[in-house]
Amino acid sequence: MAETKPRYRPYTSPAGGWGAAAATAKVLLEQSVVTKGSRALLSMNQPGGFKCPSCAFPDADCTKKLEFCENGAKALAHEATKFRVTRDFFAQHSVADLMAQSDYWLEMQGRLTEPMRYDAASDHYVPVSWDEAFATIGRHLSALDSPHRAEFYTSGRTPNEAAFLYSIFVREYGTNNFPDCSNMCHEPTSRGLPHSIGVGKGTVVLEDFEHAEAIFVIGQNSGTNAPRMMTLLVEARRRGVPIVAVNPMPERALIRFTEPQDMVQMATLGSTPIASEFVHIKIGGDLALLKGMMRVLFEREAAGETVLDHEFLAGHTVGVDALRDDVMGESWPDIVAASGISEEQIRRCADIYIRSKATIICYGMGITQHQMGSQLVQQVANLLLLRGNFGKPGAGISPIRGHSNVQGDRTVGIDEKPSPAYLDRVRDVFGFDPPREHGHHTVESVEAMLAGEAKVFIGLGGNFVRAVPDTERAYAAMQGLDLTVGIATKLNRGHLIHGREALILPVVARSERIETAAGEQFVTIEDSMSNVTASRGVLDPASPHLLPEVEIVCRMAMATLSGSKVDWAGYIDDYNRIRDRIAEVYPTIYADFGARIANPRGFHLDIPPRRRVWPTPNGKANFLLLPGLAANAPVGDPAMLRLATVRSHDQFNTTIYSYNDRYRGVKGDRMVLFVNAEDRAARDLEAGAVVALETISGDGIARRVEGLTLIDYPMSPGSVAGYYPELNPLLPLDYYDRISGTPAAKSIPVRIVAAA
Ligand SMILES: Nc1nc2c(c(=O)[nH]1)N[C@H]1C(S)=C(S)[C@@H](COP(=O)(O)OP(=O)(O)OC[C@H]3O[C@@H](n4cnc5c(=O)[nH]c(N)nc54)[C@H](O)[C@@H]3O)O[C@H]1N2
Ligand SMILES: Nc1nc2c(c(=O)[nH]1)N[C@H]1C(S)=C(S)[C@@H](COP(=O)(O)OP(=O)(O)OC[C@H]3O[C@@H](n4cnc5c(=O)[nH]c(N)nc54)[C@H](O)[C@@H]3O)O[C@H]1N2
Ligand SMILES: [Mo]
Repeated sequence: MAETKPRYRPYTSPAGGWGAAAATAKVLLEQSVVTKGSRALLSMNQPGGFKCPSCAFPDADCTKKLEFCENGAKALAHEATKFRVTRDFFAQHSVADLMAQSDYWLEMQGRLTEPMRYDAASDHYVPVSWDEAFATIGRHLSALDSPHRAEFYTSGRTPNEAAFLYSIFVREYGTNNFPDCSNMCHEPTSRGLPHSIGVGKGTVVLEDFEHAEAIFVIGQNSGTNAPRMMTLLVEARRRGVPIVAVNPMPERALIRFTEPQDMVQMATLGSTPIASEFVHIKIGGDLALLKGMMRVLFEREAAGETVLDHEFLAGHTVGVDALRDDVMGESWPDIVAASGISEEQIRRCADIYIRSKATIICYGMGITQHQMGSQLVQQVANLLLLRGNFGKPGAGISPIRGHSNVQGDRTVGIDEKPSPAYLDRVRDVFGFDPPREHGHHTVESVEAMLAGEAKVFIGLGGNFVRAVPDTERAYAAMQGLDLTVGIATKLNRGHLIHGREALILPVVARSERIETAAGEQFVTIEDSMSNVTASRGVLDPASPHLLPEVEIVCRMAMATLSGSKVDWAGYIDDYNRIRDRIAEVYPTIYADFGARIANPRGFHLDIPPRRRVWPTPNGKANFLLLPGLAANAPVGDPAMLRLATVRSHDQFNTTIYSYNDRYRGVKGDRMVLFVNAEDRAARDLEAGAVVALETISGDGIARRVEGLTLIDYPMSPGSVAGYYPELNPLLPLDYYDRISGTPAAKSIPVRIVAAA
């Protein structure tokens, strides 16, 4: 299945640099869009242009320079590809044939071109008119005996306008079943952080990186998943700012990086060391590390030093005494054992933190995807609060979000547990009574399908079956449905694992122009740092038969809701009208949306903790407790390893760009297991051996993935890693953070077994 003969060889050069430039040229060539793609790249993240469809990291001040990002270029090249999936393609390939193909092959077939419906008699997708497609959706949804039998998924590339209308449509229909990609991603931030500081978002903006005196990057692979962040890290290092990287894998870009924007560095083959301190944490060891650092702070205070921000603690926080008791109750030997980090290094990290008058902590999936993910996020907030690292320049918490608009989708209503205040606003603005009972998050939606309760699945973007845990069960769940609908740019496995009836509805992509009867429209996007900006596509749509997501949502609503209170037809053509409604539903943060979005740089949504205002019930920032040192339930099996499922450098979530993972030295293979030589040798295995992995779980379900090649890799002891989504069959559906619903995809208990 691989494109080249597999090769595994340690990568010793800096990340970025010419390798990144070459990879960009290569992907534009592969997708046959060198001219078109290069031209479009000039409009990406520029005023008047479109927002990068890849990650949610904000773009730097657009007046400064044209930013270069290898993985943004890959996302664009694959979107702007010259390849097309046409009705002839579907006539040639039955669904069974397509199922035999890899995810990579499916992706490489190109852009979807017209709406299709599944024909069971022939096992082929066949063309369907848009009218007929919407009528099918309306018929199914209207026939359900309860609206709670439908699941409405959203993936985070959906722009604000479409997501907002979708949330209104689904609520008027009568349910809050909003599984979304955020439920698998930064939901611990959205659910955990509000209890601490009153908002479920980051508090940092780009300028803060210029004022920070220390930066921690915990459980996040910046060079691959938020490459534009590297520019900030390089600049910080040049100013002598210490950077602490905490990761079970020594990710190359966090060690040494060549800045592709830096002509001198490029020309001289120079590079910048990134992490001044690399903390080789055990998977799930972050809780112990954070507590260890906090313990150092409390110890030094007890010894007479002043290392806490007492004025801030007294004026703004509640609960520091209980935190002190909790942290001081953990012994150093336990902290060292649980984190895998020496007391000496933890003290060094604490010292870096204490010396800094303004600290930023960035984190990613290495923090959120654990059973205690939400509470881990709260411990990150605790550490920051102790030294008043909120509401001052250069300081704060910085969750690095995933999809380009995942944060925006949540802000404008994609929420299975909406607040009563928000529901009242919806009622007042639109004149219908939205349902009050909470709906399903992603895991609950799969459970409802497995139980036979759910009957209809609509996916606004994304690749649900490949993204969710327990692949085999997820497939069975989807196949039990009456109707599955995939609203998408590209063919993916989610269209092949379908219900009794199925539709594929192709959309205009981010980089493409949206023309309506009212003229050219733009959409809006909220990045990871709460900046809202306009996005205007510049390319011609991949096919004349595509519809914008906004129109698809409106027409689904019109086909489903008879006697609707909402003027759906009025929103299809004029997106300003949608923004006016957003401003009415969110009068504080989105006041004057229409006027403010006219600024080419967009605007920043208010984050009260930046002003040391805490929208919590008690009006304070709260120290919250997570007793013990374990971020996941202990497993009493001596052969157990903790598996992190991670992204390669050449994928965007379930979209596989190639079988290579340059910075981890892997070429031509994704069925690999990164393991350290000692853990391997202790199991009497050779490097390069092909093995199977089994999940250790108490639910009686056997989970196994075959055919994994062992790669010696400097993993922390007891920690192994492999690729998502190939290893999702190992992730049990009910292995998730109970507060946020986020699957613990970074800490699956597994054992290595002989290949079958
Ligand atoms: N090019 C590209 N960009 C992307 C994406 C993509 O697939 N490709 N996906 C987007 C999305 S949706 C998201 S959410 C983000 C994801 O971006 P990241 O958060 O970087 O996600 P991952 O690659 O899954 O894993 C992050 C890191 O966590 C580390 N890790 C694993 N377990 C632990 C642990 O217990 N503790 C610590 N401290 N670290 C741990 C892994 O070694 C890895 O380096 O990226 C977004 N951007
Ligand atoms: N084991 C494991 N599982 C994980 C993770 C992990 O780290 N480990 N990470 C989780 C995370 S963080 C996330 S965010 C989820 C991702 O889950 P999803 O968001 O569901 O998955 P994607 O792979 O991003 O979706 C890709 C598909 O989106 C469609 N698409 C692309 N652009 C557009 C567009 O502009 N409009 C529309 N309508 N469709 C478009 C294309 O058809 C493409 O095939 O996966 C989660 N699953
Ligand atoms: Mo994500």
